[in-house]
Parts: sequence; C-alpha cells; structure tokens
Amino acid sequence: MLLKRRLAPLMLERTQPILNIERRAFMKQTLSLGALALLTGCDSIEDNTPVDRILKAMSNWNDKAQGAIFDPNKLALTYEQKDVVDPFRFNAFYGEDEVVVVAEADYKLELSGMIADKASWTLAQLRELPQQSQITRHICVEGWSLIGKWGGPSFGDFLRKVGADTTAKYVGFKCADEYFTSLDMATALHPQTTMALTFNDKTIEPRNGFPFKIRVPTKLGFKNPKHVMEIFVTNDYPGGYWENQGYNWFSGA
Ligand SMILES: Nc1nc2c(c(=O)[nH]1)N[C@H]1C(S)=C(S)[C@@H](COP(=O)(O)O)O[C@H]1N2
Ligand SMILES: [Mo]
Repeated sequence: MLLKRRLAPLMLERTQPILNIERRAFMKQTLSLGALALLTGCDSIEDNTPVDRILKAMSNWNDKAQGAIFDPNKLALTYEQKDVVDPFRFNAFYGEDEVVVVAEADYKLELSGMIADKASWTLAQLRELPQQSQITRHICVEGWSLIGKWGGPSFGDFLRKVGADTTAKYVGFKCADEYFTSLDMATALHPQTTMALTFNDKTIEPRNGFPFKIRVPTKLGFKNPKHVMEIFVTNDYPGGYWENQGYNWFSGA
C-alpha cells in the first residue's frame, strides 16, 4: 500500500526553471543544484538523455567535494511573509490519500546511536524548547519549488542538548511512513536546520510531516524528512530512500 513507489521523478522537461534559479545562486558562490549541472555538464542534457547517464554524471561531482565546499555558517536565502504558500504542496513517495497520521498521544521521538541521553521526547517537551522560524524556499528535485515558513526547535541546539557526538559523520532519520534519509553533521548543526513543529505558525499538517519535519533549507526537499520517529548519530553511512536509488546524497540546494 505505502510502497506505491514512483519511478525516476527527475522530469527533465520540468527542471529548467530550477536550473535558472540555481544558476543565479551559483554565481553567488553557493553550492547548488545548478552548480552540479554546470560542473557536470548536465545542463546540456536533452530530454531523451537516459536518466542513469545523468545520475552518473552528477555523482562524478561527488559528495566529498560538495562537503568540502559547504560553508556551515552560510545561510539560505530568506523571504517575506507575503511569499509563503499556505496550504503548502504535498509530496511523498506515495499519494496524498495515503498520508500517515501519527497520533500525538502515543508519539515519542526515539534517539539512538552516538547520543549520551537517549531518553525519548514527547511533542509537549519539544514544544517547550526555544523555537526559531524562517521563511525559505523548498526545492524538490521533481521540478518544483515553493516558499514556506517552518518553525520549531533548532536541530543543532537539540543535538547538543541530548549530548549527540557532534564529531560523528552522520545524523540519520527514520520516519513513520518507512521513509529514511540522513544528513552530514555540518548540515545537521547548520543554524537554519529546524525541527519544524509548525508551518506558517500553525501545527504542521499530517500531510506536511506531523509531528514534525526536519526543515533543512540548505538541502533539496527529499533530504527534509517528515513524520520523524527516530534520530540516530553514526559514523556508518545511513543512505536514504531516494539516495539509495541513485540521487546524490549531499544534494545541497
Ligand atoms: N517521511 C517522508 N518524508 C519526506 C518524503 C516522504 O515521502 N516521506 N518526501 C520528501 C520529498 S521528495 C519532498 S519534496 C518533501 C515534501 O514535503 P511536503 O509534503 O511538505 O511538500 O518531503 C520529503 N520528506
Ligand atoms: Mo522532493
């Protein structure tokens, strides 16, 4: 039921607007999808170029190089309240009729791996932490982007509070819908990376990730896990749902 998996959502005829946006970002020295396209020659691809060849070209510009360029303090662009799209678009590896509805009463965020205090967290406890919010652009590799406002605890502050080993390489996420993904530690600690309990100042809707989504404005949409059930810290590469099917793991936006 849930695993109505879509095939290769990289729709070439729809990538052009994103490449334009990102090309401008590239000129400002940020790491971007456009940078990938330029550096790999991927923007000269045509509609009939086989997807596997594109992905192979993209992975030549590899995770290690991207990680070395990533500036942990460089902020993603922020926008104005008037730019916020509410309700926000839904996307997942299944249809909207199959959205996972997590019950607040039973919810507990589990912590595992290289974390000193592995006690679980209720939603009420997460709401008591200091909250931050930003208006940023979410960019989906399928060829759309929209601006939203996500708010909640700073993920970096949370990781430090629970005694995560911040010298570890990865932070992994397991979600209620069996989705999974992972971040490099520098991105997990980035000041804008947020445990988004709210969207546009209201409790985030189930379809957009209730109880929360890790909002990572420096990454493409698929690296922003919704319905997070477990967070773990590790030095073993955890991969991810789309990453394991060939999407570039670093995927900076
Ligand atoms: N748990 C979970 N998180 C997920 C996904 C998913 O299928 N399941 N899809 C990812 C993708 S590809 C995108 S673009 C965004 C969509 O978030 P939205 O529904 O709030 O627009 O969630 C990301 N996080
Ligand atoms: Mo996406």
